[in-house]
Amino acid sequence: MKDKIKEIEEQINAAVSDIQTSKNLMEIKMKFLGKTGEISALMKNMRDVPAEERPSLGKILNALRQRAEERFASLEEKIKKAELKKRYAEEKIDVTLPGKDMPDGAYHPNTLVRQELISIFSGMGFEVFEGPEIENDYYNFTALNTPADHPARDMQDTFYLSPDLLLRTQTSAGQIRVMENKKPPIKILSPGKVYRSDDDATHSPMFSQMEGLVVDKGITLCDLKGMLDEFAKKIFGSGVKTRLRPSYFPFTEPSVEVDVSCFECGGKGCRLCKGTGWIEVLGAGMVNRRVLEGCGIDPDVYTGFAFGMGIERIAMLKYGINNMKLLFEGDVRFLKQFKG
Ligand code: 2NM
Repeated sequence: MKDKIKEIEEQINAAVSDIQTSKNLMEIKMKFLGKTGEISALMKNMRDVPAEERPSLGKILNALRQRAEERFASLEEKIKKAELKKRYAEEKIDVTLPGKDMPDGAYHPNTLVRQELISIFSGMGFEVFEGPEIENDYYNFTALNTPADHPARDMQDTFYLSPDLLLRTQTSAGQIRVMENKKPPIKILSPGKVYRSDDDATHSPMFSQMEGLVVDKGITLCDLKGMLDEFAKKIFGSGVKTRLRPSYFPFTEPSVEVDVSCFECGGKGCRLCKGTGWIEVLGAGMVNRRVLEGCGIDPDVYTGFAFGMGIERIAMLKYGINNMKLLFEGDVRFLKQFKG
């Protein structure tokens, strides 16, 4: 037994000098001091030792255990300190280093124009309403007085998802839902993406629209003209005038095309206005009584005006962009020029 104790003490001494990490230390510590460790085993063997030898052997054994515990404890402290020091050294950051340059982003011209339009019309009391991009035939066409044989319904112009479902060709589809569900007065602005099977320098199969709708008792074309004058001055500058030309949309009667006097040349004629002094910016009109009726609004009591414009077109005019493709390509060299 005494030999065994001595042997274990030597084993501990040998093991301790090899220990490098705290994980290693725990393993060795368990091997000797754990419940099923070497010293516990010796303690158990005490039962087989003759009674007269037990007290002295017990003392030696207890002393061994105490020495072992102390050695492990002091070693543990040393290793933990060393490990912490190493970790601090590894994780050290130099807070005096200069920061990494994070160049400012820029808003897309569409975003800038959309935000500006929303701000101008909000100031006039319009509320923003966004409808779904996938519509059915009824909301996109029938409710907007676009009969089945109207050219706007051609497969050529509209992306169909099924015989009844399609990608909306105008945001007014969503405005029908508002007229169905809310009694006048109605004053809403509908920004959003629309889809048409068109693709050239001034047309894209997906583009963004902003449509406005006002319905109440006694709304006239004069209200429309007055509001458009105000709008044109805010977005193109206080010097511009507007003019209305007769046009046609199935959902408005009468329908108009709205021009603003050229903000580039003041109306004398230049490249931007192609020498005419005027620039076409939007379409509008008085909401067709059949559209109101279809939504459950009595056209003998209420009237309304509506207007719609292409956001890309306004952005191109405002920023002098000559090709619509630039607005869809996402070229950073182009986009970073538009700091809001
Ligand atoms: C335009 C031109 C003229 C329009 C009509 C409606 C509605 F829902 F009231 F019928 N919303 N927007 C409208 C009228 C849109 O875009 C060129």
